[in-house]
Amino acid sequence: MITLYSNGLTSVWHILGVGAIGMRWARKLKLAGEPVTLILRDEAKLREFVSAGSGIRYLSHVGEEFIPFPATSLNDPALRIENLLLCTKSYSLAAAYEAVVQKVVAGANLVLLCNGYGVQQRLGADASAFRVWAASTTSGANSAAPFHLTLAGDGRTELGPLNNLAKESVHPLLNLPRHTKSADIEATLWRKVAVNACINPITALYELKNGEVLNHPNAYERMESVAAEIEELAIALDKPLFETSLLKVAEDVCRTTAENLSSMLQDRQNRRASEIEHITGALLELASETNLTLPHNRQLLHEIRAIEAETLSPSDIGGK
Ligand code: KPL
Repeated sequence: MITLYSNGLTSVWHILGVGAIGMRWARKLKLAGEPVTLILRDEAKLREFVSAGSGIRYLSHVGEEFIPFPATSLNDPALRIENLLLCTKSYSLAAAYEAVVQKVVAGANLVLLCNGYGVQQRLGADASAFRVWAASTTSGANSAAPFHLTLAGDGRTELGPLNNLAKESVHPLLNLPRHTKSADIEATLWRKVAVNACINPITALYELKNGEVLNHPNAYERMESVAAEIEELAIALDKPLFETSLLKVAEDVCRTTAENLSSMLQDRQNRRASEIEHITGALLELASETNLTLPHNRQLLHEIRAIEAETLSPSDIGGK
């Protein structure tokens, strides 16, 4: 059912970036009764979607379900967007925004659901004609094939405004389960990148499920060192992390998403560029303002880069 809100926007959501997170949110929105349309990159991807039955196959411990979705492509001249969920990789966010912006009505909600730190804030500042929000989630999902998703443990999602127009508006998506307002979205994104820097490179390097890190002595020891360095960085930058230690929080996330393959491990397995530059790389960039060198984090960055140099074609490195 299409609802018209007091801000003049309808409840129709478009999703750009139909990877694991995009597919997961398509289902969440559909289950909440919101109309969803997927935006696919081009006609070839649209044909692939139609051949897959024009829907997404979801697998979970309770079985398999197929959910049909309307879909269109970025080339659709009639495409007009009022609510957009951008579920791209952090390194594709700016290009995805440029590709879609002409189709977005002034005042539309743009929710950025990606990992990393810095890209979201930059887009929030640039896209001042729209209500720009960031969402940060501990939910994960594994996609082994296009339009197929294995649902792993559901986490929590926090949302907050990134620009002035959003700050004056009603938060979108709070009708979805386990979605809450972030008291301070900048702090939420900071905490999320810290957790991702502890889990993602290590799971990708050792090819472990999130939960397996806790029982792998070498991987766990490295997570300890990485977390300790990020704690020091947080103090140096005066950007507090958690009330408990970062290591403890990272351990909890590993436990609640134990069956998950982290997004970086999935990138490695699918020979895609990872978000290492926007996660560990972003922390190293912040560290350059201090006298900290974060050697354990730096070492992980080099190791992931080395894997990418072996598995990706040169044009894929750094993403597109
Ligand atoms: O955000 C994640 C990711 O994989 O990118 C976590 C929280 C680690 C869940 O897998």
